[in-house]
Amino acid sequence: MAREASGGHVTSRAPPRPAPPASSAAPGPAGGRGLLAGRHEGSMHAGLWAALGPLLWACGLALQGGMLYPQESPSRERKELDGLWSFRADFSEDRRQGFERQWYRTPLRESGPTLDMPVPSSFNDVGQDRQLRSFVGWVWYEREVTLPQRWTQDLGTRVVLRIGSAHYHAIVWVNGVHVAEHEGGHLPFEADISKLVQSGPLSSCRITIAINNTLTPHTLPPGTILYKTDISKYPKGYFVQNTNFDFFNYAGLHRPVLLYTTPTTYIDDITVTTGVDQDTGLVDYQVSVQGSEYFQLEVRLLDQEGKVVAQGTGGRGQLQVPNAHLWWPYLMHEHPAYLYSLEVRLTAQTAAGAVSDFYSLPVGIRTVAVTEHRFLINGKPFYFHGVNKHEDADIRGRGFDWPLLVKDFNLLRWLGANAFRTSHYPYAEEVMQLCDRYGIVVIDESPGVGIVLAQSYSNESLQHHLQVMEELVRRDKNHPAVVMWSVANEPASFLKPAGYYFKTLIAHTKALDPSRPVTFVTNSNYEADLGAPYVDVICVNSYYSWYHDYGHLEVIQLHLATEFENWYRTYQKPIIQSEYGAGSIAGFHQDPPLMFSEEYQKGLLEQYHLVLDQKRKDYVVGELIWNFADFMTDQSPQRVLGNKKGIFTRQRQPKAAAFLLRERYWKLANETMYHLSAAKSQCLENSPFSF
Ligand code: GCB
Repeated sequence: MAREASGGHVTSRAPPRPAPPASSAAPGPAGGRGLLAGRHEGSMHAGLWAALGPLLWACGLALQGGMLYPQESPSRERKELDGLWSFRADFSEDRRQGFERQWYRTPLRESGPTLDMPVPSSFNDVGQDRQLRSFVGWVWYEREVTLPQRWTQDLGTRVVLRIGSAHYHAIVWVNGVHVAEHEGGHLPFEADISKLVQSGPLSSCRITIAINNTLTPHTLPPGTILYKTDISKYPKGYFVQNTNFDFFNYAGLHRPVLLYTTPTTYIDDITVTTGVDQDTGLVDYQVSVQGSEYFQLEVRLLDQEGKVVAQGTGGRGQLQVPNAHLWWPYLMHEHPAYLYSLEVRLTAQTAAGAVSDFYSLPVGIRTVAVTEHRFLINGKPFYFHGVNKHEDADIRGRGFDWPLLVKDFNLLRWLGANAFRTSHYPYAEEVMQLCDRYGIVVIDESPGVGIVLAQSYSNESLQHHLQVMEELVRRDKNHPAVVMWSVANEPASFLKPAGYYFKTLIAHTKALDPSRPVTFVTNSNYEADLGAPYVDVICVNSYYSWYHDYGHLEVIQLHLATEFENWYRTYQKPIIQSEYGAGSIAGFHQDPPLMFSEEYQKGLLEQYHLVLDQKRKDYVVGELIWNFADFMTDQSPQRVLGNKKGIFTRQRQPKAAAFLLRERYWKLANETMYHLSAAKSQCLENSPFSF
């Protein structure tokens, strides 16, 4: 519901002072429902929950409200607001001028000078201003939109403003009226603005978005503001933002902003989970409706030829698809990534007459399960051979860009990669859609990166993290490509509160989605890690001969083999080498290899591969190189215009390591390919009694 902006509560955040020391006492349960108990406290046999997923769904935590991707349909329209917006960074000392002078009340150009700012894009790298590049605090975006007449006059139309991602804390006004506020980049949020745009003879509206990129110990990722108060060395009020993660804190409107419509009685959410029984695909669906209690729902599942293969009625049910085409990962099957369409049709009786709404959801039928030493997709061992990425490119920063996206997917397929992790935050919805379409398997990671301060384990932090997992699961739950959630990267999981924190967080994520395994990515010692007992798959990062024993490629094999053995002996869970790599500057050559040469990067990978080849026979189920491409970081003596561990440059040109990995990934793919006959075989893991 729209309400008048006060601005008061907002201004106190800008710029935040370092937070007072927070209690690190373990918070009370916040959603972990103890559903999944078992081996190593809290970790039920992963195969069992995967099999029972659809059954457990009803026991899972219900998410409030949907976040369906806005699509056009006979009942829905879209209007994209990409392009040039007016922009101003609030350089006032306390960054509060915009709120004090109410910049949202009138067109931004009336309160001072503005810049042209492209959307979507980070604001940091498009200009020539050093201060804007590293700006911390509130920035203001504004855009006037002309609205179709029907949207402003037809009271049966619901008009929604959707922001794909605004980093980090955003406040939104339409025509000066506060309509939304959201904390956290990387995930979408919406505001129903129907009443505002339908309240008078308007043909346009003015959208103002204030965004603050300040990170605190309780944001995800966390950060701190350090005030430098020695006035003999620093100007008055001088502060810097410190973070514990290795990428530039790009900010702005990173993803598409758009308006879309639905009827006032509408399909609010759809949840699909799938299973397989012999040759029959099982599609469990649940549809929620807003706006009326008197409605009918029809669902039809269409194959790729447009033939209806199953249908049902009502808000929940199971569709059965005889001789189903399963969704297989790229290179695992000769027909990977098969997608059906679930067409949902709502008809409702309203005072104004009959209303219909349509939504079409891509559905891949597949199962995911974890045993003591394997990761199974459709009952077959799946080996992750892929990459870690970043949303990062020249000029646009973290801004969504179709050409870049298509290039990256072409490179992934060229490489023979079948998977990536969304290190270290959720990626754009359009990325997830391409993963579904190309069969690229995803470990979907939250922005829980850099959780190393004791304050970041406080109740306030945990509550926010639980909320972020809810938003992530709500957005990505229906993507067949997503096979596992990662709640964090390299937290200080050896700190005392980490045990309770990760137990709660993982239990909550499983309660939200009982159909997928959950992990976090660790670099802690296997004996000290207090979160590892709760994960389904051990994901370990290591940088042997890079950050440790640098220059000594000869120690890698022993180090790595010992590490794997220690983890497996302790937990008997499958292991993924979730990061490994070396920096190289494209064009630097040195033989014998020296650090930062292309030869050293290659040589380091080769040593890892020798051990991975031994251990993948036993319990290692994947390897993800750090990193797909070079990317921007904060400036530091360790970084040369960013992190150079890419196997491609930031401009997506291959280094020598890319050719090495390409050869390896295609070899791995040939070893793990399943043929049609195998695909039709029974998916044993679908039965809770199969292990
Ligand atoms: C890591 C982090 C990643 C860094 C990488 C590196 O362990 O997870 O964010 O970029 O190491 O290159 O240091």
